[in-house]
Amino acid sequence: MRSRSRVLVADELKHFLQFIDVSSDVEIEFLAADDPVPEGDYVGLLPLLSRRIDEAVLDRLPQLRVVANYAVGYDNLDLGVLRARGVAASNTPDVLTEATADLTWALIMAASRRLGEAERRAREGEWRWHPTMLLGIDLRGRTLGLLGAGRIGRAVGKRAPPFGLKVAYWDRVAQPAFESAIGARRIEKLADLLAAADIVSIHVQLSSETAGLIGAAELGAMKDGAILINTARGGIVDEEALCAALESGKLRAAGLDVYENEPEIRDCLKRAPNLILLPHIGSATEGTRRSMFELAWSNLMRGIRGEPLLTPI
Ligand code: 8YV
Repeated sequence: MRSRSRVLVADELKHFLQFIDVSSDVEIEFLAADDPVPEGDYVGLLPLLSRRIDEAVLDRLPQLRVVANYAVGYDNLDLGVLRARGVAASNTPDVLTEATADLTWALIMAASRRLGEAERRAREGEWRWHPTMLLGIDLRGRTLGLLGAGRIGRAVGKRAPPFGLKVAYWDRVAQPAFESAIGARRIEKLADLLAAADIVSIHVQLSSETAGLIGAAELGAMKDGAILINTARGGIVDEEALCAALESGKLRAAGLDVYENEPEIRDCLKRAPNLILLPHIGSATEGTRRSMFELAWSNLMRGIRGEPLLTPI
């Protein structure tokens, strides 16, 4: 009898198994969030972003052929070690682009119109209508500055024209089709983009080059009263510097879906009234999370069979 291929799948993904056919030659074991990766002859691993996949993990999985990350970001993977050991890796691009762009816009609207403060006041019953109550800003005529014009950055930019926002972007790679589609303008220096934008939205990957990219100096280079949005990775922004910029009024408001040390959110962020905080829900729609699983599963199956991955990293 041929032995079955053993794969490890993050426990939190059980729900999505109903959407796929599991071949009879594959044996799934679930990996609980707090449990270490067990030693064994597993050939595939389908982890969440919260699990770091490094040398220590790979030492326990000598037969591993593929890591199919359940996320588009892959800062949790030590790619150098994976490559050195001949383990393939994949992520889940495209399927979450639109959902994440929508959520980014939810934060842009919420921050510019003070929805966090407004919602709290309404719930607490602490309001009496007044013409200067909770005034936000008009978007029309302002500039949205995209830090990164990859798939998600461009999808965010494409939603801007109906709101009357101009779009500028900073990216190593020029995006001529994006520029001509919506009249976006490429700005080569980060400091120039920060100085030009009324709303800065972050869409770069977290890497050694982008960790701490937005610190006190960069926040200082932004326009007075600008807004910062981050749906990429918390580690790109210096959170203490952001707290200070919000407290001093340098920034009017900010919207965050991601944090440096998830699921913890530092106290100064929680205290800031002009900050919208979300618990990393950028891709959290039923359809998107299902599509992410289907894609990750297809990659896992291809990887264990030695076939080309659909979305290799
Ligand atoms: C996911 C994300 O919600 O894909 C990513 O990189 O940050 C989010 O879309 C999350 O990572 C799921 O593991």
